[in-house]
Amino acid sequence: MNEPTSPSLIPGQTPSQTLPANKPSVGDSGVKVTALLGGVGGAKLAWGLAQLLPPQHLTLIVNTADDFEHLGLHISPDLDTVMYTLANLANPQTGWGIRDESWNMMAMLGRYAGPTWFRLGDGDLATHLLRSSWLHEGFPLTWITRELCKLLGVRHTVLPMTDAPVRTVVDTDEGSLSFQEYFVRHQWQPIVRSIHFKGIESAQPTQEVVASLRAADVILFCPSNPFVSLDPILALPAIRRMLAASRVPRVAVSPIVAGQAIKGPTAKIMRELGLEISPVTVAQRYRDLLTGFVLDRQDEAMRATVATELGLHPLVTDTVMQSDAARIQLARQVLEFAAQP
Ligand code: FO1
Repeated sequence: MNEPTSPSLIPGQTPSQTLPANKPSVGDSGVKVTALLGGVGGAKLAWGLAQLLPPQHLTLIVNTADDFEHLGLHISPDLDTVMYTLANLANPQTGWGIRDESWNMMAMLGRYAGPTWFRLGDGDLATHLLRSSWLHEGFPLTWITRELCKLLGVRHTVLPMTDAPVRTVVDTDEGSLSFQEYFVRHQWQPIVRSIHFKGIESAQPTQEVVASLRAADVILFCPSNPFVSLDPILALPAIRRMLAASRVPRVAVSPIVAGQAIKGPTAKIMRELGLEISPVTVAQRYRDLLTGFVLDRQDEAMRATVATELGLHPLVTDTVMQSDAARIQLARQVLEFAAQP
């Protein structure tokens, strides 16, 4: 199969809004997919994609701006959520942490009146201990992630967006909060005034991330929170330019369905930032980086806006993934949609 050559990414080249002609069909074994994602919602689609694509044809670029130091440990929640989900280890109720977990460490921490607001299961703790000790020995997060995935039998490639420290800071009516303080300790109730990513100016995407974007025949934005999961990845130098200049199909799946976020604070943040709570808001935000946008059936009415006003190919389908079969079905439809001429 004459695989399309990944275009050399010429900065500033105006991307054609229409899907390029030389598009691989999803059935081709050669279709290489690179997906950008954050936590629980994105990981569900990543799992679906991993059931359809061989390991060497799916690379996941994961947000690390949720990372934080806690009890002397470096914790990378989105990397762990993706890794556990692909390893079929994730807690099915929460999406984060490990299924059938025990909580003996937390119980003892509570006896010491330690910080129990961020719940660390005994098995999950092993991940944080190993990652932290390897980081202290000087190993980069990319190497550590590859090792942990290998040891858990995860064969698809999970890439931290950068090996540099980048931290989401949420400025709220209760002050500036780290992401986990905002999201977990305060249960995302503080009113968001602005969001920024500390350290982003001096961070670089890893060479593995750049290579996977260059090699991709299809690039996907998983249904993750745009503000705190996808924006940190897109804020890394050169990533936006690479995506805007790319000539392969680039498709985002809306994290907003019928005016609601499936999970988490996306809709609430939109409201607090004065944005309309709609898939169109997400499509507008990324329109210069995309060729296609996936809406849920409940948002069929927005198909025309996405297609005519935003010039994006629309796909309207069931995007709420409430079962393994639904995750695979959405993944299959997104891949077929991206491969359409
Ligand atoms: N989310 C919570 O809402 N409460 C928790 O106690 C919690 C603990 C936790 C431990 C490890 C981990 O990898 C993730 C954890 N999460 C928890 C999720 C975490 O806040 C993520 O940042 C979200 O999933 C958003 O990506």
